[in-house]
Parts: sequence; structure tokens; C-alpha cells
Amino acid sequence: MEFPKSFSLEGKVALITGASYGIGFAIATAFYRAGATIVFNDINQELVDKGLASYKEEGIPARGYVCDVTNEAAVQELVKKINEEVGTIDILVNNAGIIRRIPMTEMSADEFRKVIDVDLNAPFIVSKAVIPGMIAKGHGKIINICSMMSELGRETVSAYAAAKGGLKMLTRNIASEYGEYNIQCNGIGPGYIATPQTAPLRERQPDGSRHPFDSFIVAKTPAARWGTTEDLQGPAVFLASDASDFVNGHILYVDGGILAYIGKQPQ
Ligand code: NAP
Ligand code: GCO
Repeated sequence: MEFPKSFSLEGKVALITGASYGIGFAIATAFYRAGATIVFNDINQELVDKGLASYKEEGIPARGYVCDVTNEAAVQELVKKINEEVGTIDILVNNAGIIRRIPMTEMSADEFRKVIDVDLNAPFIVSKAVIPGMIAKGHGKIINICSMMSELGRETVSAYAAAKGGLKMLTRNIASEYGEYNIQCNGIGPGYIATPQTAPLRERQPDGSRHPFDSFIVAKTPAARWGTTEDLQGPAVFLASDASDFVNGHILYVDGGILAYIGKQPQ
């Protein structure tokens, strides 16, 4: 039996934000292998150039643009440029994100606002910019990169959890408001993934032992390991493809089972 064409991204233009490396880069790579044309942005030319070199190494003719996703005018200009130079965006992945791990009572309002700006306001800004083109084309896919913190809290990540919880509801609202235009908006909730963003949580201790948080996450994960960016590729292709045309407003947790598990009893 031929592999279902509905998983193909042939002929689609995909914008993945903040995709010079990490999760965004892995998702973009998978999209290319599924047939999509890849466009990405990052916050400065150095990162875009780093990304272009990485994509070239993978044989991927990606197009990279410098754009701060929190700047609405810059995002509107980015989408206009992509429409002119590449084509109307069929698939958007709101991946760009930051985290600041600070105890809430020690966090300034500006630091809190900055996390909300990148992790919640920016997905609103970029989605708002691409939806008109999707409506005109008669289809579209928006994938918001949520988090375990869309469901759970923990010490020091108040701003991040507030943003990712809000992003879960923004996902559901875009699904509700634009589903009638054949636009599906879903989220991916990665578990704990080994990327630069979580590197501080996995650093070896001075005595060479594992970081306590590293051991904690492994004990909380039925898969008994950190996720890799490759673990997210299949779920992302599914949500970007026609195979998920009747999936809307759903947060697909790719977490090795963390959310289902009370955690291994300490030995
Ligand atoms: P990452 O390694 O920190 O990469 C995030 C990317 O977004 C970086 O290239 C970053 O550039 C870029 N970015 C930040 N602010 C931006 C802005 N204003 N405009 C444009 N680009 C911007 O993160 P990651 O681990 O790959 O995570 C990607 C997404 O997955 C994030 O939304 C994160 O919250 C989410 N996530 C990660 C995990 C995990 O365990 N790693 C789990 C769940 C969810 P800079 O290098 O300049 O910051
Ligand atoms: C943290 C981590 C997490 C992960 C991810 C989990 O400090 O707890 O950075 O927030 O990045 O979001 O899904």
C-alpha cells in the first residue's frame, strides 16, 4: 500500500519562526523532507547566517530572514516579503521562544513582560499576519509550540508558564475563529527536550554527577529519557499535513508520557 499522500507537504510554503537551530530547525528539516518549501526567521543576521549554513549542510535550500517576532511592523513586512519572494504561507510554526528562570518575587515586571512578549504576544502577531493569506488560499495550518508548562507549573518559570498557558488558549481560539476557513490551529507540547534552552538543566555537576534536575526529569518520564528534537518531527508533519484536516484546537503533547505519570518512586 502506497504511503498516504495526505502526509505530504508537497507544494506548501512553511514559515518556522526562530528556526536557526533547536526544535524549529528540526521541524523545518522534517517539513522539507515531506516536500515543503522552507522559510525561517531569527532575531539577528548572525543567527540567520548560522541557520542558512546548517540548512545547506542538510541540503535544504531554506530562505532566511531577520525579524524580531515581537515587532508587528517587522512581521507584517516579513510576511509581505515572503509572499512576494517565495509564495503565500500555507504552514506557520510559532516556535520562537525564550525562558527566564527567576523566582517570581525576584522577577521584574519588565522581565516578565519580555517573556510574555516573545512567547505569547508574538504568536498572536505572526498568526494575525499570515491568516489573511490562508483565508485567500482556502486553507492553512498554524502550529503553536506550547510546553509542559501549558499544563503544569514549577518554581522559577512563572512568566514562561503564564505565556505557554495562554498560548494553549490562543491556539484554541484561533481554531474556533478560523476553522470555517479550513484553517487548522493546533499546538505541540514538547516534554523536556535536549536543546540549548534546557542545557542549564542538564549540566554535569562539578563532581561529574548528573544535574539533579536531569535525574528528576528522567524519573518523571515513563520513557526514562530526555526528548530529542527528532521526536517532534513526525507529530509536526502530521499537524502540518492534510492528514490532520479534522484536528483543530488540539494540543499534542510529545512528552514521553510525563503528563500521564506520577513519577518513579525514589530508590
Ligand atoms: P531555543 O534553543 O532557545 O531556540 C529558540 C529560538 O527562537 C532561538 O533561535 C532564538 O534566538 C529565537 N528567538 C528568541 N526570541 C526571538 C524573537 N524575538 N524573534 C525571533 N526569534 C527569536 O529554544 P528551543 O529549545 O529550540 O525551543 C523552541 C520552542 O520550543 C520555544 O518556544 C520553547 O519555549 C519551546 N519548548 C522547548 C522545550 C525544550 O525542552 N527545549 C520544551 C517545550 C517547549 P536566540 O538564540 O537569539 O534566543
Ligand atoms: C524548565 C524547562 C521547560 C522546558 C519545556 C518543558 O525550565 O522547566 O525549560 O520549561 O523548556 O517548556 O515542556
